[in-house]
Amino acid sequence: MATDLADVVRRGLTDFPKSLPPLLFYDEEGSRLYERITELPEYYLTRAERSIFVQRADELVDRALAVDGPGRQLTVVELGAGSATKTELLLAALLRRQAACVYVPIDVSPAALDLATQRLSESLPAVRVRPIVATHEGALPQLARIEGPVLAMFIGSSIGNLADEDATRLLRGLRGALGRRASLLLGTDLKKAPEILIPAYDDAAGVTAAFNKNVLVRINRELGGRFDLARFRHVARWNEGRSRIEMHLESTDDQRVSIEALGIVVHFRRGETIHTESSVKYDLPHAARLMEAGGFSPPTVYFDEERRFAVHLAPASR
Ligand code: AVI
Repeated sequence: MATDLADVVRRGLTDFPKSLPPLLFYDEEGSRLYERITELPEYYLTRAERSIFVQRADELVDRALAVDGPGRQLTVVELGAGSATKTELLLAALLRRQAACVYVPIDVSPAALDLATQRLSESLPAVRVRPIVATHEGALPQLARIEGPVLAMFIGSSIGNLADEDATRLLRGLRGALGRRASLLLGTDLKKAPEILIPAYDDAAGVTAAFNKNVLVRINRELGGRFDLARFRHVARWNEGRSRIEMHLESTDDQRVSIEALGIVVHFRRGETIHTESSVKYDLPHAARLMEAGGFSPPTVYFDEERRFAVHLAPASR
């Protein structure tokens, strides 16, 4: 990651406007902070999606199994699997219908995959876990070698961290690798009032602020950066035109920050920001358009009780 990190940081901080990609959040501390975010009272996404799995896992699995007709074992693939706690509900439902199954979690973090493998080996020993340490795109050639029907999961509204063009490219890649035997289970957060969305990304306990600022901590540690965290402010903004929450780090002063390993000094004006993440909030036509552009049929959609979140399930289009 070292040279990748250097390239990515150099590009983002010398660009205008300044930005850093959200992938940089997830070092060990960032992954720990993200797990805490998922438990915050304001961050409803994880609980809402989980409640859909709790209530509808059997139905989801039946629908996924129906795609290929009876008799063949379904393999479950998950992009950005993390700790796989929600997926466990689905795998348990699948094991009520077939004696064993293969689960292929994909993540850039070997630590997260180890944890998921360990947990599943205890809770669901009939699941054979075949982890892939890779980016989503990097895993596609290996996915193409899987035989039989596959349920590909991309949950947690992770798709919302991608621009539509990138999301479409990824879904197409997935569809291309898995072919007609694939179905896609996609979790998306839904568009709603900014009064609910903003606190979800700017919580009272300051965990999301720490998660955002951890990017600067990481640059200080790994690239000899001299960011003073007290001179940057976490900001969560609702961008109505693009239907997305944006996270930024705003400079509270005019300042210069040197980054030793890059041999650069970055200038900030007071109020200038580094854009660190976008999190798109969808309506149903928007999500369906993405799935269709990615090579999947019109989805069946499942909601939580408060209709805050949606899980879409669709077979590959013919
Ligand atoms: C991982 N991803 C879907 C989260 C989101 O909601 O966009 C990351 C996150 N950023 C701030 N809070 C959570």
